[in-house]
Amino acid sequence: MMHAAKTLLLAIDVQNDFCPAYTLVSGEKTADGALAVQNGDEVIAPLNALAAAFVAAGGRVAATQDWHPAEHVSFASSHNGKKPGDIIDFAAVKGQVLWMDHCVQGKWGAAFHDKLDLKPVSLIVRKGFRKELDSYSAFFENDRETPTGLAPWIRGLGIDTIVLGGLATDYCVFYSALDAKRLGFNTIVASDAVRGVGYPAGSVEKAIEEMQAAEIGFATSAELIKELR
Ligand code: VGL
Ligand code: ZN
Repeated sequence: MMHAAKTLLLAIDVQNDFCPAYTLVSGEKTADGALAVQNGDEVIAPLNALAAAFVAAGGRVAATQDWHPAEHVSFASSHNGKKPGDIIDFAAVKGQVLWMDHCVQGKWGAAFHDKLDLKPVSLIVRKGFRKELDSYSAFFENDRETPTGLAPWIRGLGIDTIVLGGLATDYCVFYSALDAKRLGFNTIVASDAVRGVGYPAGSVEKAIEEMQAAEIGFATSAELIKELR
């Protein structure tokens, strides 16, 4: 059971680079985002509905924004002879996937999708802004110990339940949900408000299994909205 005033909706990385094309920029249709997640923009309608319901019920809404400097360590282009999809180990991070350049600070790809309603959002957490360290989770960077500052903000508000949606199911949503649970919050994924990358093959299914094994809940946005009333 959720107590609305103690509940946070956390919208993960609903940014142009993770969405397929649709946006009109100076009258022209753009290309897909650099790391477009299949049907990624379908998370927006349920997230907007959830955000409105959360705020109406006295809850909070926060959003994360992947925010990389140029030549970020997670970009294949930053490593000689590497291509997107290669997986490498660093001292602090094992199994870092190398991506296309994406979500570069201040660029169009890093901006929130313009259909995402930001009015209900009271905190935006930027992550992955250190050149040498990536960050999937909203709570800790990929060394699993450098904090983003989100957890103390949430605790300071007396929040005990976190509902997550956004992109991508198998990366930033996955690591954020696991950390939320590990930090002791009641954690629920809005099942119709997430979409996955699906690389390496089977990663979405694996992420969902691991979240379920960690006792993270799953509910549809309609079910969650009903519970908030
Ligand atoms: C993400 C890959 C690289 C995500 C961010 O938001 O899931 N995935 N950076
Ligand atoms: Zn990234």
